[in-house]
Amino acid sequence: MDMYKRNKEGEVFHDNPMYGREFVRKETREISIYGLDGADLFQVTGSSRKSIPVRIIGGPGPDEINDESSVNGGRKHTIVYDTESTVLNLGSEAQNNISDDPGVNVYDRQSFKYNTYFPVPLIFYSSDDGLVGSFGLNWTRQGFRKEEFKSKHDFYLRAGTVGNVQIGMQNRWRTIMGGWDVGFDADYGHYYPYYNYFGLGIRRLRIRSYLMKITTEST
Ligand SMILES: [Ca+2]
Repeated sequence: MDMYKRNKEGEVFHDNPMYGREFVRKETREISIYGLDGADLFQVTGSSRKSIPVRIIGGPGPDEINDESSVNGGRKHTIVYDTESTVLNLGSEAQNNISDDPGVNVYDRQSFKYNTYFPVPLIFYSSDDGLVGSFGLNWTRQGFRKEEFKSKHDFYLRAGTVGNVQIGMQNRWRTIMGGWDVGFDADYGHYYPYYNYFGLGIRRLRIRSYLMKITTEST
């Protein structure tokens, strides 16, 4: 990636780059280039078998975005964000996210978040379940402009002294269908009368599928 200064007439000073760096696919998962204010010209060139996805966010000002790149495979690797007035010359590799939504050019320097994993060990007791030990793993994936997270996946295994054993998973994907989250929960094993965690959520379309084996204790 190289960055050059331009003057008001649009002349580019190639002799004197302001920034230059080679990004390696093993180290860099995604590149976001923000033009911010002013008239920016973006040129994406080259062809490759594999590539790092590049997001271009033109920002305010009369921008121009050109993409002549090509990468093997169906996924688009140049993702373009700007307003309707931007001049576009996009090839087959570009995904056009031009929009009149004022949020399209928003720049938040702290928006990037890493994916996280954390284990959730838990012990609880109830008269129905006995003493129950539970181990879970919560996995949160982050994505570009996905509020809070892109997807969440929880896996758990629990076993109680009454003999209950249960494994399960809960999955939720952020705003993939017209602003709605989609998720599904599944578990397999014995039923826990006391402990039923269904997760938190607002505006949630839930598809719950259960494979459940219920063993009835003689009472
Ligand atoms: Ca701009």
